[in-house]
Amino acid sequence: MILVTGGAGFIGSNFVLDWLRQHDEGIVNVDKLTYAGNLATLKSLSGDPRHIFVHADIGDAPAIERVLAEHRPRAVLHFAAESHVDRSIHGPAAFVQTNVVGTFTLLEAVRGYWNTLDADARLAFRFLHVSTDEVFGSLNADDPPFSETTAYAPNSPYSASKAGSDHLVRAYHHTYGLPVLTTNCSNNYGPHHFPEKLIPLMILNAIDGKSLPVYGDGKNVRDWLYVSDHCAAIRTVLSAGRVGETYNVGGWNEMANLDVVHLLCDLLDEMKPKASGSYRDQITFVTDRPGHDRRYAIDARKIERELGWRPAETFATGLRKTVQWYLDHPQWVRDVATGDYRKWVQTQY
Ligand code: NAD
Ligand code: TDX
Repeated sequence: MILVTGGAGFIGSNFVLDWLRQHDEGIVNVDKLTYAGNLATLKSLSGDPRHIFVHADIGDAPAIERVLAEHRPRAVLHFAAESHVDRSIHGPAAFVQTNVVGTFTLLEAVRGYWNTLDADARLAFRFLHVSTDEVFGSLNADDPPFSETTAYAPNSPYSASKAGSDHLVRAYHHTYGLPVLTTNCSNNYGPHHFPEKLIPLMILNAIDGKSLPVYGDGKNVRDWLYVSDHCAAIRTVLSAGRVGETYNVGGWNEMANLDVVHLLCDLLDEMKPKASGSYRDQITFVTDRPGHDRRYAIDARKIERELGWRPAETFATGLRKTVQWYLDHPQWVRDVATGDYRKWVQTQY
């Protein structure tokens, strides 16, 4: 049994579904179901005894201690977080609470549980912390990409809170010997992505005939990775990563935001043509995000060299799959837009 936190969110739900397609080993999925947690995404697992859902906050120590004692996982994979940079600018408190205090509370509970294991189980145990490239700050156009030894320089309340959690995870290894692994990944995209983030927001606004709001000059650069490639990287690090190490995960796919939006418009023009004109006509430039990091880029050579992981998707194939997924799931989109997916949650208890 493995324990996943945040398994009802974007990356966590993709991870849970991919894992259960490939493994018999079960998952206990601990999620608070914030606005970003959507159990309807995991509907296909209804009645599957390998998936146990626990509605709990990682900051609730007694609840987490109970889950650990009852299910005795061999590993904890920590996805749960407040994840949206814009929200962290308007309301940083929840980010400190979940990402810093919540991760600390989880680590304490895991440390207590880990100490109850026998020597072999303690050695085999893993705590895998899922983090972001944003902890490294912003790059200039000619800087080399972030490596595992790049100094931390977080710029938003989100990235600062993730940096805090990374440091706590590191400290629990150095101080207490907890067998931890950390991954720092670039921007993900793919199915189940909440439509507050660039790619799903642009797809859904485009087909709704709304404007496509590009921040600033649209030249900020992100490094994009298809979500199932990130999930594969996490499985690889879990099974073969060296304890105490961090691994950067990225797709070698840097692109300016405006170019991403153009690609999406062009795909939609082909896959769901408008009666007249192009989706590009809906692009509008809006006020920039405060403190907007200019460029992220990941040097993924360590995980490639040491663990043999490589992304399977190119941006072209991954983006096409993503657009197709949103076109094929209008009910999911409607439920997310109206908040109706919460009704599904109520039927679960
Ligand atoms: P998300 O916002 O889509 O999902 C977060 C999930 O965590 C939700 O299901 C939510 O209900 C749950 N959650 C939030 N607070 C909780 C709490 N206190 N207790 C229990 N559950 C809680 O996020 P995501 O995009 O899937 O990101 C998952 C992880 O990956 C995060 O740690 C994020 O920092 C990291 N990450 C994300 C990206 C990306 O591009 N999305 C890239 C690199 C790293
Ligand atoms: O409407 C928009 N217009 C726009 O120009 C939105 C929502 C975003 N943007 C820009 C801001 C960023 O430069 O697009 C880029 C991507 O924005 P987001 O999708 O909000 O992602 P980002 O801020 O880069 O952070 C994401 O990647 C790293 C995730 O949300 C984080 O959780 C992850 O750690």
